[in-house]
Amino acid sequence: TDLGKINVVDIAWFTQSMRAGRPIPVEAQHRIQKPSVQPKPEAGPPDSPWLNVSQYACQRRTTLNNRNKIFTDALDVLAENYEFIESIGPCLGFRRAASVLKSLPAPVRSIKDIEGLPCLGPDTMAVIQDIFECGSSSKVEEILTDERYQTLKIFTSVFGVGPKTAEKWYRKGLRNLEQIVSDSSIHLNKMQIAGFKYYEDISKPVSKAEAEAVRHIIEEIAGCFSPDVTITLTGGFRRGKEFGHDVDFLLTVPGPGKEDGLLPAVIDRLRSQGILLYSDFQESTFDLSSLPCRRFETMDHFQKCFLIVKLKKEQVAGQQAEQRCGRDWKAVRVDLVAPPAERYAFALLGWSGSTLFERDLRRFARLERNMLLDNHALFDKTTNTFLQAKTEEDIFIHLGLDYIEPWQRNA
Ligand code: DCT
Ligand code: MG
Repeated sequence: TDLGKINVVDIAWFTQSMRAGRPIPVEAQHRIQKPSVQPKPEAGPPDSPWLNVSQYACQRRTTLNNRNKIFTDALDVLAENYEFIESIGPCLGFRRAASVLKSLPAPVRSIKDIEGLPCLGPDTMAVIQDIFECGSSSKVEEILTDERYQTLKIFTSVFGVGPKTAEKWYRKGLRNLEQIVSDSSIHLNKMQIAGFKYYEDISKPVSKAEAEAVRHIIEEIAGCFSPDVTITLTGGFRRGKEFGHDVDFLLTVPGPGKEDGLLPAVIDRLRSQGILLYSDFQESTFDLSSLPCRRFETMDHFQKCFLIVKLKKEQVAGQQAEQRCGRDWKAVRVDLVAPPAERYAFALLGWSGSTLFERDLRRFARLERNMLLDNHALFDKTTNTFLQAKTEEDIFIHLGLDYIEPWQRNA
């Protein structure tokens, strides 16, 4: 064989696939048999990690340094548009495709670069091709200027408003937030009332400095309940994000049942300090005997609360004086979760996100390991046992996965 004519990258990919027991797509077999004479673009060196990108987000390291934003932004618009019509399958398909591209260590230079990557279906490929050829995707541009998309985007940006409610309002002919609040036939629930009341503040991103300021407040208050309480910043901030839509904390107290009453005490204290603007407390319904859950649950059973708190601007480090003029506070969305101490590792892993990373951890556990994972526990169906974990690392070990740092979970 004239090896000079065979694409080195193809061979490397082929042999790695053989070793990994991965089926070789017909199209790729064809490629290997008929040596390609086309030169490979610079993007992927022969030993490029692009060659063994996993279909599971929990086997990819995805930092915030996204080199393919032009593609992933487009795909996320498509995903969001499907989310609005609650079309879960296509929505997830585009989210997965975007996530694969987010994990790549370099920009995609041509369609050929991404051939053979997992989760990139024909619709995704067409969008990427469009962007290469025209600089943008006509399909995405169409959605962005679509009145329905624009309206649902605004409506769902209100705390407490999901796709169903947004769609209902849209069908009534309503097109902006002013029309919603002045329509007497619309009955808003408690969450939505707060969502509209503090819209100006909570629709703005929360900065890391603001998140730290909230931590100080919660730390001080929770310390009065028990000096042993630990507070961990989770969610996007734990993954290294500079901004978020809210601040997520995990609170734990060592010892069985010691967290009982913690969040109600924190809420009372916030109220008496005059900084509680909204609270929705959910009592724990956690019961190990009813575990494991068999599906990807959007909500766990731990004691938790969804809050809006008043954050004084003077409490935020580095806040410029000029930014402080006018109102001296900002409303901030805060989520607190208080799992039992022995469930801490599972809760931490679950609340650190990203959502797609969590979804794929569970999918990987189920399909590749015959195990069930959620925010409470890991259950091995083969041996019918719960696997114990004190740290996130323990859970990755049980799953036979390389440890992925929180800042690499931005899938
Ligand atoms: N999560 C969960 N169960 C829920 C809600 C969230 O396990 N009922 C997980 C998934 C992500 C993480 O907790 C935090 O949720 P968000 O705050 O919605 O996401 P985020 O990644 O922190 O995003 P943002 O930075 O916008 O707050
Ligand atoms: Mg968050």
